[in-house]
Amino acid sequence: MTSRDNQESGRLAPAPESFLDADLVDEIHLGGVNAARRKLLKGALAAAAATAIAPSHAADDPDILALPSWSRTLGKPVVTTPYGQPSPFEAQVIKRQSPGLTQTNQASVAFTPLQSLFGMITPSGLHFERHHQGWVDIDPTRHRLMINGLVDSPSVFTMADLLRLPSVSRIHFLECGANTGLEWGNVAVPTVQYTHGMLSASEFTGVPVSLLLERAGYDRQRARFLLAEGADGSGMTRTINLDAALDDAIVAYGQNGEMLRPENGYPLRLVVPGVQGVSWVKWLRRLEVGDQPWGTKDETSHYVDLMPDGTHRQYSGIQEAKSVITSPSGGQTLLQQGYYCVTGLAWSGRGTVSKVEVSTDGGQNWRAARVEGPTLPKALTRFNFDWVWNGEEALLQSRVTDSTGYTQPTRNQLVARRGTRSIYHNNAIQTWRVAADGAVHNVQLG
Ligand SMILES: Nc1nc2c(c(=O)[nH]1)N[C@H]1C(S)=C(S)[C@@H](COP(=O)(O)O)O[C@H]1N2
Ligand SMILES: [Mo]
Repeated sequence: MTSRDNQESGRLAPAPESFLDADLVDEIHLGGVNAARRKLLKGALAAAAATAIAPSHAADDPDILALPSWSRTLGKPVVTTPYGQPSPFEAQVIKRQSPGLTQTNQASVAFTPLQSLFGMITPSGLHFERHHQGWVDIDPTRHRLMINGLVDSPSVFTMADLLRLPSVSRIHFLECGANTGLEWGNVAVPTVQYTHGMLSASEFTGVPVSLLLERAGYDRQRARFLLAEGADGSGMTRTINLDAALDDAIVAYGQNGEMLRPENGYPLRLVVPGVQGVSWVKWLRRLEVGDQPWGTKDETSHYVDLMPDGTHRQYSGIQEAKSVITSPSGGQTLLQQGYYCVTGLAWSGRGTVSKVEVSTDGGQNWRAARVEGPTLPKALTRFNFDWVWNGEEALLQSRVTDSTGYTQPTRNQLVARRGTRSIYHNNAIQTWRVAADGAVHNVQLG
Protein backbone atom coordinates (compact mmCIF):
# COMPACT_ATOMS: atom_id res chain seq x y z
CA MET A 1 0.00 0.00 0.00
CA THR A 2 1.12 3.53 -0.65
CA SER A 3 1.33 5.98 2.20
CA ARG A 4 -1.76 7.71 0.88
CA ASP A 5 -3.70 4.45 1.16
CA ASN A 6 -2.48 4.09 4.69
CA GLN A 7 -3.66 7.52 5.55
CA GLU A 8 -7.08 6.88 4.12
CA SER A 9 -7.67 3.54 5.75
CA GLY A 10 -6.35 4.72 9.09
CA ARG A 11 -9.46 6.85 9.36
CA LEU A 12 -11.57 3.81 10.10
CA ALA A 13 -10.22 3.42 13.57
CA PRO A 14 -10.53 4.04 16.39
CA ALA A 15 -14.22 3.84 15.69
CA PRO A 16 -16.59 5.29 18.26
CA GLU A 17 -17.71 2.70 20.74
CA SER A 18 -21.20 3.13 19.37
CA PHE A 19 -20.37 1.22 16.20
CA LEU A 20 -20.16 -1.99 18.17
CA ASP A 21 -22.51 -4.92 18.07
CA ALA A 22 -24.99 -5.23 20.94
CA ASP A 23 -23.87 -8.65 22.15
CA LEU A 24 -20.36 -7.36 22.72
CA VAL A 25 -21.42 -5.16 25.65
CA ASP A 26 -20.14 -7.54 28.32
CA GLU A 27 -16.76 -7.71 26.73
CA ILE A 28 -16.60 -3.94 26.57
CA HIS A 29 -17.64 -3.66 30.17
CA LEU A 30 -14.89 -5.96 31.36
CA GLY A 31 -12.03 -5.11 29.11
CA GLY A 32 -12.70 -1.74 27.57
CA VAL A 33 -13.60 -1.55 23.93
CA ASN A 34 -10.53 -3.01 22.28
CA ALA A 35 -11.29 -6.68 21.97
CA ALA A 36 -14.77 -6.13 20.70
CA ARG A 37 -13.76 -3.42 18.28
CA ARG A 38 -10.97 -5.51 16.88
CA LYS A 39 -13.32 -8.38 16.10
CA LEU A 40 -15.90 -6.22 14.49
CA LEU A 41 -13.61 -4.16 12.33
CA LYS A 42 -11.12 -6.76 11.21
CA GLY A 43 -13.33 -7.86 8.33
CA ALA A 44 -14.02 -4.32 7.28
CA LEU A 45 -10.34 -3.52 7.28
CA ALA A 46 -9.34 -6.51 5.22
CA ALA A 47 -11.79 -5.28 2.62
CA ALA A 48 -10.44 -1.78 3.02
CA ALA A 49 -6.87 -2.83 2.44
CA ALA A 50 -7.87 -4.51 -0.80
CA THR A 51 -9.46 -1.41 -2.29
CA ALA A 52 -7.02 1.36 -2.90
CA ILE A 53 -8.75 4.67 -2.41
CA ALA A 54 -12.23 4.26 -0.92
CA PRO A 55 -11.37 1.78 1.80
CA SER A 56 -14.73 1.32 3.45
CA HIS A 57 -16.77 0.71 0.28
CA ALA A 58 -16.21 -2.27 -1.97
CA ALA A 59 -17.17 -1.69 -5.61
CA ASP A 60 -20.19 -3.99 -5.25
CA ASP A 61 -21.23 -2.66 -1.83
CA PRO A 62 -24.99 -3.43 -1.57
CA ASP A 63 -25.41 -0.53 0.87
CA ILE A 64 -24.55 1.77 -2.02
CA LEU A 65 -26.18 -0.12 -4.88
CA ALA A 66 -29.55 -1.11 -3.36
CA LEU A 67 -32.12 1.05 -1.63
CA PRO A 68 -32.32 -0.01 2.04
CA SER A 69 -35.71 -0.85 3.60
CA TRP A 70 -35.91 2.50 5.40
CA SER A 71 -35.90 4.29 2.08
CA ARG A 72 -38.90 2.32 0.83
CA THR A 73 -41.37 2.55 3.73
CA LEU A 74 -43.41 5.10 5.62
CA GLY A 75 -41.52 6.39 8.61
CA LYS A 76 -42.75 6.18 12.18
CA PRO A 77 -45.20 8.90 13.25
CA VAL A 78 -44.21 11.85 15.44
CA VAL A 79 -44.48 11.43 19.21
CA THR A 80 -43.66 7.72 18.98
CA THR A 81 -41.22 8.78 21.69
CA PRO A 82 -42.69 11.88 23.40
CA TYR A 83 -39.32 12.35 25.06
CA GLY A 84 -36.60 11.68 22.46
CA GLN A 85 -34.19 8.81 22.92
CA PRO A 86 -30.84 8.01 21.29
CA SER A 87 -30.78 5.63 18.34
CA PRO A 88 -30.95 1.97 19.43
CA PHE A 89 -27.61 1.59 17.62
CA GLU A 90 -26.02 3.77 20.33
CA ALA A 91 -26.98 1.42 23.15
CA GLN A 92 -23.36 0.93 24.25
CA VAL A 93 -22.81 4.59 25.03
CA ILE A 94 -23.75 4.42 28.69
CA LYS A 95 -22.61 5.35 32.19
CA ARG A 96 -20.75 2.50 33.88
CA GLN A 97 -19.58 1.54 37.34
CA SER A 98 -15.88 0.81 37.53
CA PRO A 99 -15.01 -2.89 37.78
CA GLY A 100 -12.06 -1.79 39.95
CA LEU A 101 -14.10 -0.02 42.64
CA THR A 102 -16.09 -1.51 45.45
CA GLN A 103 -19.72 -1.17 44.48
CA THR A 104 -22.44 -0.60 47.01
CA ASN A 105 -25.99 0.17 46.05
CA GLN A 106 -26.09 3.74 47.30
CA ALA A 107 -22.57 5.08 47.90
CA SER A 108 -21.30 4.74 44.39
CA VAL A 109 -20.18 6.28 41.13
CA ALA A 110 -21.31 5.89 37.54
CA PHE A 111 -18.71 7.19 35.10
CA THR A 112 -19.26 9.20 31.89
CA PRO A 113 -18.17 7.42 28.66
CA LEU A 114 -15.73 10.15 27.61
CA GLN A 115 -14.30 7.93 24.84
CA SER A 116 -17.60 8.10 22.92
CA LEU A 117 -18.45 11.79 23.25
CA PHE A 118 -17.81 14.84 21.06
CA GLY A 119 -17.54 18.54 21.74
CA MET A 120 -17.71 20.24 25.12
CA ILE A 121 -21.16 19.37 26.53
CA THR A 122 -22.09 16.10 28.23
CA PRO A 123 -25.59 14.89 27.32
CA SER A 124 -27.67 15.00 30.51
CA GLY A 125 -28.37 11.28 30.34
CA LEU A 126 -24.62 10.55 30.38
CA HIS A 127 -23.61 13.01 33.10
CA PHE A 128 -21.65 11.07 35.74
CA GLU A 129 -23.31 10.29 39.07
CA ARG A 130 -21.78 10.35 42.50
CA HIS A 131 -24.04 9.77 45.49
CA HIS A 132 -23.11 9.39 49.13
CA GLN A 133 -26.50 7.93 50.04
CA GLY A 134 -28.32 7.17 46.81
CA TRP A 135 -30.36 9.59 44.71
CA VAL A 136 -33.83 10.84 45.54
CA ASP A 137 -36.94 11.81 43.57
CA ILE A 138 -38.06 15.12 45.02
CA ASP A 139 -41.53 16.61 44.52
CA PRO A 140 -40.64 20.15 43.43
CA THR A 141 -43.81 21.60 44.95
CA ARG A 142 -42.57 20.46 48.36
CA HIS A 143 -38.94 21.45 47.97
CA ARG A 144 -37.72 24.54 49.88
CA LEU A 145 -34.49 26.55 49.96
CA MET A 146 -33.72 28.31 53.26
CA ILE A 147 -31.22 31.15 53.54
CA ASN A 148 -30.14 31.87 57.09
CA GLY A 149 -27.16 32.74 59.30
CA LEU A 150 -25.53 36.16 59.12
CA VAL A 151 -28.33 37.79 57.10
CA ASP A 152 -30.84 40.58 57.89
CA SER A 153 -33.81 38.63 56.58
CA PRO A 154 -33.66 34.86 56.79
CA SER A 155 -35.92 33.53 54.05
CA VAL A 156 -37.45 30.40 52.57
CA PHE A 157 -38.01 30.02 48.82
CA THR A 158 -40.28 27.63 46.97
CA MET A 159 -39.25 26.47 43.50
CA ALA A 160 -41.92 28.78 42.07
CA ASP A 161 -40.29 31.71 43.91
CA LEU A 162 -36.87 30.83 42.52
CA LEU A 163 -38.13 30.42 38.96
CA ARG A 164 -39.51 33.99 39.06
CA LEU A 165 -36.11 35.52 39.89
CA PRO A 166 -33.64 36.78 37.24
CA SER A 167 -31.61 33.85 35.92
CA VAL A 168 -28.28 33.20 34.20
CA SER A 169 -27.13 30.29 32.00
CA ARG A 170 -23.47 29.26 32.06
CA ILE A 171 -21.47 26.34 30.70
CA HIS A 172 -19.20 24.75 33.31
CA PHE A 173 -17.43 21.46 33.99
CA LEU A 174 -18.13 19.40 37.09
CA GLU A 175 -15.28 17.14 38.22
CA CYS A 176 -15.27 14.99 41.35
CA GLY A 177 -12.17 15.73 43.45
CA ALA A 178 -11.51 11.97 43.40
CA ASN A 179 -11.48 11.78 39.60
CA THR A 180 -8.32 9.91 38.48
CA GLY A 181 -7.85 9.02 42.17
CA LEU A 182 -6.88 5.40 41.60
CA GLU A 183 -3.84 6.57 39.64
CA TRP A 184 -2.22 7.92 42.82
CA GLY A 185 -1.24 4.34 43.51
CA ASN A 186 0.10 1.87 41.01
CA VAL A 187 -3.31 1.15 39.59
CA ALA A 188 -3.60 1.86 35.89
CA VAL A 189 -7.33 1.39 35.31
CA PRO A 190 -8.12 0.28 31.75
CA THR A 191 -10.21 2.96 30.06
CA VAL A 192 -10.62 6.74 30.05
CA GLN A 193 -14.18 6.19 31.26
CA TYR A 194 -12.74 4.90 34.55
CA THR A 195 -9.62 7.10 34.78
CA HIS A 196 -11.32 10.43 34.00
CA GLY A 197 -15.09 9.76 33.76
CA MET A 198 -16.07 11.58 36.96
CA LEU A 199 -16.04 14.61 34.69
CA SER A 200 -18.97 16.14 32.82
CA ALA A 201 -20.02 19.55 31.56
CA SER A 202 -23.42 21.16 31.12
CA GLU A 203 -25.08 24.46 30.57
CA PHE A 204 -26.56 25.26 33.98
CA THR A 205 -29.39 27.73 34.51
CA GLY A 206 -30.41 29.30 37.80
CA VAL A 207 -30.17 32.24 40.15
CA PRO A 208 -26.77 33.71 41.02
CA VAL A 209 -25.92 33.12 44.69
CA SER A 210 -24.88 36.79 44.88
CA LEU A 211 -28.42 37.88 44.04
CA LEU A 212 -29.94 35.69 46.76
CA LEU A 213 -27.43 36.82 49.41
CA GLU A 214 -27.76 40.50 48.56
CA ARG A 215 -31.53 40.18 48.71
CA ALA A 216 -31.25 38.52 52.12
CA GLY A 217 -28.89 41.30 53.29
CA TYR A 218 -25.78 39.33 54.26
CA ASP A 219 -23.47 40.84 56.88
CA ARG A 220 -20.71 42.40 54.78
CA GLN A 221 -18.44 42.85 57.80
CA ARG A 222 -18.48 39.34 59.19
CA ALA A 223 -19.61 37.00 56.43
CA ARG A 224 -16.79 34.89 54.98
CA PHE A 225 -18.24 31.44 54.36
CA LEU A 226 -21.37 29.71 53.17
CA LEU A 227 -22.67 26.35 54.32
CA ALA A 228 -24.52 24.37 51.65
CA GLU A 229 -26.80 21.53 52.76
CA GLY A 230 -28.50 18.84 50.68
CA ALA A 231 -31.92 17.27 51.26
CA ASP A 232 -30.83 13.63 50.69
CA GLY A 233 -30.15 11.13 53.44
CA SER A 234 -26.37 11.66 53.30
CA GLY A 235 -26.58 14.92 55.26
CA MET A 236 -24.21 16.42 52.69
CA THR A 237 -22.87 19.71 54.01
CA ARG A 238 -19.96 21.72 52.64
CA THR A 239 -18.29 25.00 53.55
CA ILE A 240 -17.98 27.27 50.49
CA ASN A 241 -15.67 30.26 50.36
CA LEU A 242 -17.94 33.34 50.24
CA ASP A 243 -15.82 35.19 47.67
CA ALA A 244 -16.07 32.24 45.28
CA ALA A 245 -19.80 31.96 45.92
CA LEU A 246 -20.39 35.67 45.26
CA ASP A 247 -18.19 35.56 42.17
CA ASP A 248 -19.90 32.95 39.99
CA ALA A 249 -21.85 30.34 42.00
CA ILE A 250 -25.40 29.57 40.90
CA VAL A 251 -28.38 27.99 42.62
CA ALA A 252 -29.28 25.97 39.55
CA TYR A 253 -32.47 24.25 38.45
CA GLY A 254 -31.62 23.93 34.73
CA GLN A 255 -29.25 21.55 32.97
CA ASN A 256 -28.79 21.69 29.20
CA GLY A 257 -32.02 23.55 28.62
CA GLU A 258 -34.36 21.49 30.81
CA MET A 259 -34.79 20.85 34.51
CA LEU A 260 -31.94 19.00 36.26
CA ARG A 261 -32.02 15.22 36.12
CA PRO A 262 -32.98 13.63 39.47
CA GLU A 263 -29.56 11.96 39.73
CA ASN A 264 -27.91 15.36 39.31
CA GLY A 265 -29.92 17.14 42.00
CA TYR A 266 -33.47 17.83 40.77
CA PRO A 267 -34.98 20.29 41.47
CA LEU A 268 -32.07 22.38 42.80
CA ARG A 269 -28.31 22.11 43.09
CA LEU A 270 -25.41 24.38 43.84
CA VAL A 271 -23.02 25.11 40.97
CA VAL A 272 -19.59 26.26 42.19
CA PRO A 273 -17.56 26.70 38.98
CA GLY A 274 -13.98 25.43 39.12
CA VAL A 275 -14.45 23.82 42.54
CA GLN A 276 -14.45 20.06 43.14
CA GLY A 277 -17.75 18.22 42.71
CA VAL A 278 -18.52 17.55 46.35
CA SER A 279 -19.18 21.27 46.88
CA TRP A 280 -21.85 21.23 44.15
CA VAL A 281 -24.44 20.18 46.72
CA LYS A 282 -27.39 18.43 45.08
CA TRP A 283 -31.02 18.61 46.21
CA LEU A 284 -29.93 21.90 47.82
CA ARG A 285 -32.18 22.94 50.71
CA ARG A 286 -30.17 25.43 52.77
CA LEU A 287 -27.49 28.09 52.48
CA GLU A 288 -26.19 29.47 55.76
CA VAL A 289 -23.91 32.53 55.92
CA GLY A 290 -21.14 32.32 58.54
CA ASP A 291 -17.81 33.76 59.65
CA GLN A 292 -15.77 30.55 59.89
CA PRO A 293 -15.60 27.14 58.20
CA TRP A 294 -17.98 24.57 59.68
CA GLY A 295 -15.60 21.61 59.61
CA THR A 296 -18.39 19.17 58.71
CA LYS A 297 -17.89 15.44 58.26
CA ASP A 298 -17.66 15.95 54.49
CA GLU A 299 -14.60 18.19 54.91
CA THR A 300 -12.77 16.55 57.82
CA SER A 301 -13.13 12.77 57.66
CA HIS A 302 -12.94 12.78 53.87
CA TYR A 303 -12.02 15.22 51.11
CA VAL A 304 -8.66 15.83 52.80
CA ASP A 305 -5.35 14.84 51.13
CA LEU A 306 -2.71 12.98 53.15
CA MET A 307 0.70 14.50 52.38
CA PRO A 308 4.09 12.72 52.57
CA ASP A 309 4.91 14.50 55.87
CA GLY A 310 1.75 13.16 57.52
CA THR A 311 -0.18 16.45 57.39
CA HIS A 312 -3.47 16.90 55.55
CA ARG A 313 -4.40 19.35 52.83
CA GLN A 314 -7.89 20.55 53.70
CA TYR A 315 -10.36 22.73 51.78
CA SER A 316 -8.28 21.99 48.67
CA GLY A 317 -11.23 22.84 46.51
CA ILE A 318 -10.08 24.21 43.17
CA GLN A 319 -9.66 21.75 40.31
CA GLU A 320 -6.26 22.61 38.80
CA ALA A 321 -5.68 22.57 35.05
CA LYS A 322 -5.91 19.08 33.55
CA SER A 323 -6.31 17.43 30.16
CA VAL A 324 -6.72 13.95 28.76
CA ILE A 325 -6.77 12.32 25.34
CA THR A 326 -10.15 10.62 25.04
CA SER A 327 -9.43 8.84 21.74
CA PRO A 328 -7.28 6.90 21.08
CA SER A 329 -7.40 5.84 24.72
CA GLY A 330 -7.09 2.74 26.88
CA GLY A 331 -9.06 -0.22 25.60
CA GLN A 332 -9.24 0.99 22.00
CA THR A 333 -7.19 -0.47 19.14
CA LEU A 334 -5.59 1.19 16.14
CA LEU A 335 -6.29 -1.15 13.30
CA GLN A 336 -4.10 0.32 10.63
CA GLN A 337 -1.15 2.62 10.23
CA GLY A 338 -1.95 6.07 8.96
CA TYR A 339 -3.87 9.15 9.89
CA TYR A 340 -5.65 9.59 13.23
CA CYS A 341 -7.37 12.59 14.69
CA VAL A 342 -6.21 12.44 18.30
CA THR A 343 -8.91 14.16 20.37
CA GLY A 344 -9.41 15.08 24.00
CA LEU A 345 -10.56 17.51 26.65
CA ALA A 346 -8.78 20.22 28.63
CA TRP A 347 -10.08 22.32 31.52
CA SER A 348 -9.01 24.51 34.42
CA GLY A 349 -10.81 25.48 37.62
CA ARG A 350 -8.89 28.75 37.58
CA GLY A 351 -9.87 30.14 34.20
CA THR A 352 -9.66 29.29 30.54
CA VAL A 353 -7.48 26.91 28.53
CA SER A 354 -4.69 28.86 26.78
CA LYS A 355 -2.80 26.06 25.11
CA VAL A 356 -2.87 22.27 24.70
CA GLU A 357 0.14 20.30 23.48
CA VAL A 358 0.34 16.66 22.48
CA SER A 359 3.32 14.31 22.60
CA THR A 360 3.47 10.95 20.83
CA ASP A 361 6.81 9.93 22.37
CA GLY A 362 6.11 10.07 26.09
CA GLY A 363 6.86 13.75 26.60
CA GLN A 364 10.16 14.20 24.76
CA ASN A 365 8.68 16.31 21.97
CA TRP A 366 5.51 18.39 22.10
CA ARG A 367 3.43 19.97 19.33
CA ALA A 368 0.47 22.34 19.66
CA ALA A 369 -2.98 20.79 19.38
CA ARG A 370 -5.91 22.61 17.73
CA VAL A 371 -8.02 24.09 20.50
CA GLU A 372 -11.63 24.14 19.31
CA GLY A 373 -13.59 27.18 20.47
CA PRO A 374 -15.29 28.52 22.33
CA THR A 375 -12.84 28.41 25.24
CA LEU A 376 -15.02 29.38 28.19
CA PRO A 377 -13.87 29.87 31.80
CA LYS A 378 -14.14 26.76 33.99
CA ALA A 379 -15.61 24.77 31.10
CA LEU A 380 -14.39 21.81 29.06
CA THR A 381 -12.40 22.65 25.95
CA ARG A 382 -12.10 20.20 23.07
CA PHE A 383 -8.74 19.76 21.35
CA ASN A 384 -7.75 17.88 18.19
CA PHE A 385 -4.36 16.83 16.89
CA ASP A 386 -3.40 15.35 13.52
CA TRP A 387 -1.22 12.28 13.81
CA VAL A 388 0.08 9.72 11.34
CA TRP A 389 0.82 6.47 13.11
CA ASN A 390 3.81 4.64 11.64
CA GLY A 391 3.02 1.32 13.28
CA GLU A 392 5.66 1.61 16.01
CA GLU A 393 5.09 1.86 19.73
CA ALA A 394 3.90 5.34 20.72
CA LEU A 395 3.27 7.04 24.06
CA LEU A 396 0.42 9.54 23.70
CA GLN A 397 0.16 12.42 26.17
CA SER A 398 -1.55 15.79 26.36
CA ARG A 399 -0.74 18.74 28.58
CA VAL A 400 -2.65 21.96 29.13
CA THR A 401 -1.54 25.44 30.10
CA ASP A 402 -4.28 27.66 31.56
CA SER A 403 -4.87 31.40 31.58
CA THR A 404 -2.87 31.80 34.82
CA GLY A 405 0.23 30.37 33.06
CA TYR A 406 0.08 27.12 35.07
CA THR A 407 1.02 23.96 33.14
CA GLN A 408 -0.31 20.49 33.98
CA PRO A 409 2.40 18.50 35.84
CA THR A 410 3.94 15.15 34.96
CA ARG A 411 3.21 12.31 37.33
CA ASN A 412 6.70 12.63 38.86
CA GLN A 413 6.30 16.36 39.47
CA LEU A 414 2.95 15.80 41.15
CA VAL A 415 4.15 12.89 43.30
CA ALA A 416 7.26 14.84 44.37
CA ARG A 417 4.99 17.43 45.96
CA ARG A 418 2.03 15.38 47.10
CA GLY A 419 3.27 11.81 47.58
CA THR A 420 1.04 8.89 46.61
CA ARG A 421 -1.41 8.69 49.51
CA SER A 422 -3.96 11.22 48.36
CA ILE A 423 -7.25 10.22 46.85
CA TYR A 424 -8.09 13.65 45.51
CA HIS A 425 -6.85 16.20 42.96
CA ASN A 426 -4.73 14.04 40.68
CA ASN A 427 -4.21 16.25 37.62
CA ALA A 428 -1.08 14.54 36.27
CA ILE A 429 -0.40 14.09 32.57
CA GLN A 430 -2.02 10.84 31.38
CA THR A 431 -0.13 8.42 29.14
CA TRP A 432 -1.72 5.98 26.69
CA ARG A 433 0.70 3.44 25.24
CA VAL A 434 0.01 2.35 21.67
CA ALA A 435 1.66 -1.03 21.13
CA ALA A 436 2.98 -2.14 17.74
CA ASP A 437 -0.15 -4.30 17.32
CA GLY A 438 -2.29 -1.20 17.79
CA ALA A 439 -3.63 -2.03 21.27
CA VAL A 440 -3.87 1.01 23.54
CA HIS A 441 -3.20 0.66 27.27
CA ASN A 442 -3.00 2.92 30.30
CA VAL A 443 0.60 3.21 31.52
CA GLN A 444 2.09 5.41 34.21
CA LEU A 445 5.11 7.35 33.03
CA GLY A 446 7.19 9.72 35.10
N1 LIG B 1 -26.68 16.26 48.54
C1 LIG B 1 -25.63 15.71 47.92
N2 LIG B 1 -24.88 16.48 47.12
C2 LIG B 1 -23.82 15.95 46.48
C3 LIG B 1 -23.44 14.60 46.67
C4 LIG B 1 -24.25 13.79 47.50
O1 LIG B 1 -24.02 12.60 47.69
N3 LIG B 1 -25.35 14.39 48.13
N4 LIG B 1 -22.32 14.11 46.03
C5 LIG B 1 -21.29 15.12 45.73
C6 LIG B 1 -20.16 14.65 44.98
S1 LIG B 1 -18.94 13.84 45.85
C7 LIG B 1 -20.00 14.97 43.66
S2 LIG B 1 -18.59 14.55 42.82
C8 LIG B 1 -21.06 15.64 42.90
C9 LIG B 1 -21.50 14.76 41.75
O2 LIG B 1 -22.54 15.35 41.02
P1 LIG B 1 -23.32 14.49 39.95
O3 LIG B 1 -23.84 13.23 40.62
O4 LIG B 1 -24.38 15.38 39.41
O5 LIG B 1 -22.30 14.13 38.90
O6 LIG B 1 -22.20 15.95 43.68
C10 LIG B 1 -21.91 16.33 45.00
N5 LIG B 1 -23.10 16.76 45.67
MO1 LIG C 1 -17.09 13.68 44.53
